[in-house]
Amino acid sequence: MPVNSRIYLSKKTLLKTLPCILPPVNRQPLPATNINQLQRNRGFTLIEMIIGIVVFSIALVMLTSVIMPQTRKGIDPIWQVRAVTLAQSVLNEVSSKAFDENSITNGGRIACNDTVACTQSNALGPDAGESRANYDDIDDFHGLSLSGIDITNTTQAAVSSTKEALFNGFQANISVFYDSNYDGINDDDLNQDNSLDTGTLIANQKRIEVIVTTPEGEQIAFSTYRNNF
Ligand SMILES: [Ca+2]
Ligand SMILES: [Ca+2]
Ligand SMILES: [Ca+2]
Ligand SMILES: [Ca+2]
Repeated sequence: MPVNSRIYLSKKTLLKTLPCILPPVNRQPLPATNINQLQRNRGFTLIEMIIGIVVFSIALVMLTSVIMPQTRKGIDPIWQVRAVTLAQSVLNEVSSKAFDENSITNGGRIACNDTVACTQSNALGPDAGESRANYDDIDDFHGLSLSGIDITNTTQAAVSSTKEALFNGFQANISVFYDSNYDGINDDDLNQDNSLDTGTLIANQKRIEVIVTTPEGEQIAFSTYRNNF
């Protein structure tokens, strides 16, 4: 037979011969451990990822809804203490003034309503030419609103060395009115519609009220009384 001659096998013969030439194919099923390994390595489907994100979001919302109110409650007492400090400072400043503009006369202080009538209810507030630096009676402060850096004492000095840090976000609103029966209701606004009933009422007791609003929006009322003597 020539060296470069070729051998031709029929298809049937080839199929019979191949198993003898090639090594036998292992057709045994994969062990269970290998299947688990494959399942672990196959990653996540899109649906699994979406479900995971939804569950995580729900857990986050539940967590923040529990923690945030607790954090806020922890801050409230600090603001309440500062509100008391602010109100006390304002009340001290207001209370140090005379009962009424007409209480002040040349040669000393005398009570109004003795010789000169006290200020009518519709005239309570700063008198002509007065600003906070020279308020001289308690109702001059009526309608005054203090906030931020305006929270100073009557000499325009800071209430504390770090006033802006202490009272940042706070507001103090002051009102002064006649309340001779000490019920907290303006004697000249019995229907409490914030409109004076007569405008001409005069009494011998004034209520000084300071409403402090904390940065959280909580309003705390403080008050004291001054009698005409
Ligand atoms: Ca005055
Ligand atoms: Ca006045
Ligand atoms: Ca009253
Ligand atoms: Ca009224």
